Parts: sequence; C-alpha cells; structure tokens
Amino acid sequence: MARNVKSDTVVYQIYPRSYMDSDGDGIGDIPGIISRLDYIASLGVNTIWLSPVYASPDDDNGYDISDYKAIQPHFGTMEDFDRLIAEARARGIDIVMDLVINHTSDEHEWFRRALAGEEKYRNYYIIKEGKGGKLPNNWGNFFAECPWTKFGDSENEYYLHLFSKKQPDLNWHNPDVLAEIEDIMHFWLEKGVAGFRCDVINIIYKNSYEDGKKKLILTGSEHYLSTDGCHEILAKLRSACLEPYKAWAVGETVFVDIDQARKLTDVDRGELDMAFSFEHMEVDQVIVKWFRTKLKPKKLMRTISKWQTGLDWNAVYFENHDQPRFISRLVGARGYREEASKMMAGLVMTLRGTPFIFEGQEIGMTNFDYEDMSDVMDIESHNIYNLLSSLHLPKRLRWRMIRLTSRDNARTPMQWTDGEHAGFTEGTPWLKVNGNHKTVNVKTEERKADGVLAFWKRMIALRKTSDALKEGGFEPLYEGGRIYAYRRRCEGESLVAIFNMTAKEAKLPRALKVEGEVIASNYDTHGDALLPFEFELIREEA
Ligand code: TEU
Repeated sequence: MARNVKSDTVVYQIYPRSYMDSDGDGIGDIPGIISRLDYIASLGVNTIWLSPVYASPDDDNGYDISDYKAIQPHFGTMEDFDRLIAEARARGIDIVMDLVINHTSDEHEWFRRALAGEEKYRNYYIIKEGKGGKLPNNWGNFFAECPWTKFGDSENEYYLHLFSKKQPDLNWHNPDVLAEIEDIMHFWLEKGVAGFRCDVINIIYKNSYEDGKKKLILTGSEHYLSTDGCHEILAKLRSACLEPYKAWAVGETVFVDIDQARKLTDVDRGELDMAFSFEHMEVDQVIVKWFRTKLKPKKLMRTISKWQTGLDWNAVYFENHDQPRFISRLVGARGYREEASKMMAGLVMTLRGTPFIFEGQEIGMTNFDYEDMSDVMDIESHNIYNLLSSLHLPKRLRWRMIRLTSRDNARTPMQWTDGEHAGFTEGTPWLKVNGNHKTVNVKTEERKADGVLAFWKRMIALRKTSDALKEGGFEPLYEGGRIYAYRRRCEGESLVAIFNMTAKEAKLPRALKVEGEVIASNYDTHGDALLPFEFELIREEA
C-alpha cells in the first residue's frame, strides 16, 4: 500500500466555533468559513481540516457527537456544508473531517436507546458492574474526572468515559460499532471529503478492564494505548473506507512513542498515513501538562530531530485547538513575537512531513490575556481548576497553571480586524477576543509586505516549488543551546535550515559552515551571529 497523502499537501486547521461568525450569534459557522475561502486560498494551503461540525450538545465543543450525519445547527446546514466542499474545491482546496470515534455524546441516539434498555445498543458502550461497592476499576480520566458514571437508574452499573461524562466510550469489541463507523465514513467520503483527522484514535480498543498499575495520571492506560485490536480496526477502516476513495488519515495518537507511531503509520501495514505525536509539545512540561517550566530549546531540537529521523513521514505541527499558542511558549514576555512567528513558519514549512497550520498561527496570534477563570470556557480547564482548588492550591498558582496551559488559549476568536470583536462577530463572541487584536490581525498583516502573514505565504509557496522540502531526506546538523540546523536534500537540491531559537544573539558554531545562497530569512542582513529568533534557509552550492 502507498501513503495517500501527497507530499505537497499543506493543511490549515479551522476550529469552526472561533473562525468567522456570519449570523451574529457569537459562534463561528460554515457560511463564515465560506466567506473566508479566498483568504485561505491566498495562503497557498490546499487542505482544510475542520474540527467537528457535527450535531453535538457541545459539552466539549463538538468532540461529543450526537449525530454523525448531521451538521450542528449553529454551524449551519448540510447544504452549507455541501457548498463549502464545492467552493473549496473550486479553489483547489480539499476538506478533511474530524472523526471522533472513541466516544459519542450521551445524547447520541445509540446511548439513549441503550439507556432505554435496548440490548443491541447497550453493547455499543462499555457498561460494567461496580465491584464490592466500588467502581469497576481504578482507571483515570483525561479530563481529571472519574471515568465511570452510573448507567441510568441502575443500582450498580457504570459506563466508561475516558473524557467527560457526556462522552461515553464506544465498545470496539462489538463488530456493529465498526459497521456503523464504516457507514459514517462512507457518508462523508461520498460527499467528497479527502480524509480524516482521527481523534484519540490509538485508545479506542481496550484490551481488558482490569485495574491498572497506579500512576500519577491515566492509571489503566496500559490496557488501551495502541493495542493490537486498535491496529486491526485501523487496517479494516483503511481497506473498507479510505482506500476505495484514496483518502488519507492522520491519527491523533496520545502518549505514543516512536515505535508505536512507526507501526501505526507503516505504509505496508496500511493503517494511518501519519500521526500527531506529542513529545515535542511536552518539552516544557513537568510530569503532567499542567506543570510547565521554561522551554529549553535544545530539548525541543533534540525531540524534533528524534521524530524526524525516527519516522518516515511526520505530521508537522506546533499548534492546534488543544495547545497553548506555541509563540507564547517560545517567547514568553520577551517580545520578538514577529521574529519568532516567522521563524516558526520557517520551521513548520521546512521539516519533513505534512505541515499543519492552526488558524491564527499565520498572523502570530498569542495566548489569551484573560485575568480570571470566569472568562475561560473549556471543560478541561474548569475540571483542573476545581481539582486544584480541592487540593487547596493557592488561587494565584491555580490561575497561573490555567493561564499557561488552558486549551482556550488557542480557541480565542480569529483576529480579522482591529475593530470590535476583531471582526469575528457582530454579536457577543462565545469566548472573549484577545486585546492584542488592535495590532495582531489579518487586515493589518495584509497591508504589510514584510509581516508575519507575508512570511508564512512566502514559506508555503517556497515549499511547493522545492523537491528537497517536499520529498527530501532529513539530516540533523546541529543542536545547541541556541542554534538548530538541519539539511533537507534530494537529488539535484540541497537546503540547510538554520534557526536561532532564543531571544539572544548566537554565534554560528564553527562546526556549522554552510556555503550557499540564503533563499529565505526573517532578517535582511546576515552576519557571523544569528539575531534573536533568526531563521535562514540556505541553498547549498552543488
Ligand atoms: O484530544 C485528546 C487529548 O488527549 C488532549 O489533547 C486533550 O485535549 C487534553 O489535553 C487531555 O488532557 C482530543 C481533541 O483534540 C480534544 O479537543 C477533545 O477534547 C478530546 O480529544 C476528546 O474528544
């Protein structure tokens, strides 16, 4: 089997709630996205990944699906969706759907019918008896709540939910579940979607429901991370759904190591085209994601190189709807937002793999500027905050942790203009816009010949014309305290990318002498030392 994703695919992720509101209800929608397709096309990207737009009670902003074949009414109608596909295609842009199949919403018809006592649908979920007055097992939960909730009125039965209690896990031991999901995938593929981003795909198949070895987080995960059953299901979904349409799939694969990711993306096994790994997002993390320390560039470089050399093809990303803005992690309060944003464009567009750009990254959007929990909407952040309160952590510390790690950092509305609500809505936005929209916004960027947006566009365009960037191998050259360098080479072209990943000037190490022409950079002049967050792409002499 071959990989279905093409080497020139560049993906732009849209979090529909926060992108563009067309009807003034404060929530982004599909007509809003359609109205921005010319802008998206102007970036040079050729694929959009849409975070979920299916019907949902929105306990987790659409990652709790109540009908896989319907559009969330506040996002629009199925006609709007069909129009989106057609209008995007007219601009050479594919649509990739988010596929959330570890769990449904508790308001999905299957769960309702299970609750109503229909045996067939009980079997779609994981319902277990409590043990001696206790829960069925000692597992942990991704959202820091209890993963077992009483099933309906039952005395001693619980259903498993690794996320919120409104997200019951599906029972992937049941072949009917597989058949349902295949049907759903065919439905969207028939509409012309180019593939799927598969939510927490490596945890869908639970090997057993025994107690897990006690851990600080996610006790029990050894029973469901990248199990053989999961590999089997992925292979089936590929041959039954993806292959007939030559569609591709990227897996969100939590807690994977290189070996697991290699297996999940091995072309001959025919499962996923590529996987989102997390190790590079955890370089500033201490044990769990809510404890952050300063980002150490060398650790970041080493992690990037490890995955670049360890996997044949990577899903290259530094931002998405779950992660704080990477720019904020990189520069903190030190300034250099523009320089660092451009440097990140250089990094994303020159690594080997499929680049994913998250909405707003292309104009250098940063973490939210809220000062209080009342502005935060994310269920995970609220759960954590409550947990920390129950542990009597001082309010200041609690808030600091939320501020640095909340998923809402990435979910603030897209900043289109310097006007009211950043031009995102004429109503009241569901989540407050960042005050820096006065200076950081698309309209302002579009007027700048050398702005962050212009630089992203240039890097996206450059990648399209370069075989070394699209297909060439990756060779790490230097990983220092400040400077990172690697070579991308294919027959006939050799490029070296050099980065100063810090806010201080850094001397070019003697070991790193590269001869050639600078073909892209975020600074005009180049000396022996790299300026703060300087990026250079050098075409080596043949
Ligand atoms: O995320 C799964 C996941 O493990 C994390 O990224 C999650 O956001 C959290 O940080 C766990 O501590 C996916 C989606 O991307 C996320 O938005 C959903 O909330 C989640 O699955 C459940 O569907």
